[in-house]
Amino acid sequence: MGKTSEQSGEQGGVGAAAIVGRPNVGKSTLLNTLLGEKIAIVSPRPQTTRNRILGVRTWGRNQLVLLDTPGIHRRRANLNRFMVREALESLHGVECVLLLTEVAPPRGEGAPEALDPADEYVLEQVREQLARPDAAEGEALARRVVVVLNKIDRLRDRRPLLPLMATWRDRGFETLVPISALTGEGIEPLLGEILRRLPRGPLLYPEEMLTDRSERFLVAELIREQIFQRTGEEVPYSVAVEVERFEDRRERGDVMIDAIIHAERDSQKAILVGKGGQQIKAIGTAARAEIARLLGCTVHLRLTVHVERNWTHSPGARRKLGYDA
Ligand SMILES: Nc1nc2c(ncn2[C@@H]2O[C@H](COP(=O)(O)OP(=O)(O)O)[C@@H](O)[C@H]2O)c(=O)[nH]1
Ligand SMILES: [Mg+2]
Repeated sequence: MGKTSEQSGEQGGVGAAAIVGRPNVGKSTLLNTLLGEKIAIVSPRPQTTRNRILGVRTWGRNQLVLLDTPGIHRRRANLNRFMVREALESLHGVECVLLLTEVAPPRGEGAPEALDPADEYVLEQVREQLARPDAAEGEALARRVVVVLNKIDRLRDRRPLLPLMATWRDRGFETLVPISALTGEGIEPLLGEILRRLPRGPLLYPEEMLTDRSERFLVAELIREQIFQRTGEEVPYSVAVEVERFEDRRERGDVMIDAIIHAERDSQKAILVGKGGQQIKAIGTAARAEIARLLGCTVHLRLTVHVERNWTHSPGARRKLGYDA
């Protein structure tokens, strides 16, 4: 390991950036790409991410603390209220806000370049948060915010980017970075823009640290990711995963994990288990492979489906399952 910045007397850029935006624009994918490791789960469906997740990237004397957040959206009942609050609270105490949006798949020529109403809503919420009395006084919103236009790999012709960028500029945002979180295009320029906004200072976290989340948490998330990817309708939104046993036997080469999948109704349990147990088996096989990659060893995974009736509607049950609102 290299010398720490304190030992060498020189300091790099050190600080935090929050990734915010409407659901499904690729926030978690961007976190993983910026870190070069998968710590946040991803799915084609909105509202996959439920908690703030902190990731740390250290290179040279620079250290960037990144916060992945749930999507900001209007629905504010039950679990959603907790999720949106997690996202908005992440805006406090960060030096940089990555306001993530996605380029729309090509529309008709000359289509008006209004902002998506869901982005308008995010913008309104972000402005409100950053203007709160406890937020840094008089700090220019536009200077802290980098607008990130994701999914440019979907555009064969890049020309439609220009009017979209002009729309954001009209709103007072000067720094716009088109990227593809999926292919990595634009990630280096984005990192440069973030770094320019970070103050100089000593490292905040040990240089080998990747996340503040426990392995137990990440394991539960990887199971939840497979449920998001493999079941439809309301099922993934009604599920919480609890790791009951995490027996670390890495010295012997493996880890034993027992986890409970909490569903809200018997019908959901039936879907999760599937005919002859096929669905739960598929979820377990795929999750086990992901967990093995994360932990770097053999994983024995046992999944059980349990009905915790209407847990998303019960504050007590939500708290118990880790969504304290
Ligand atoms: N084509 C394309 N898809 C992406 C990109 N980034 C994310 N996605 C996809 O968008 C969906 C939502 O991604 P996710 O990271 O879960 O979004 P989040 O809800 O904002 O965290 C997933 O299917 C991702 O694979 C990208 O740069 N290009
Ligand atoms: Mg996410």
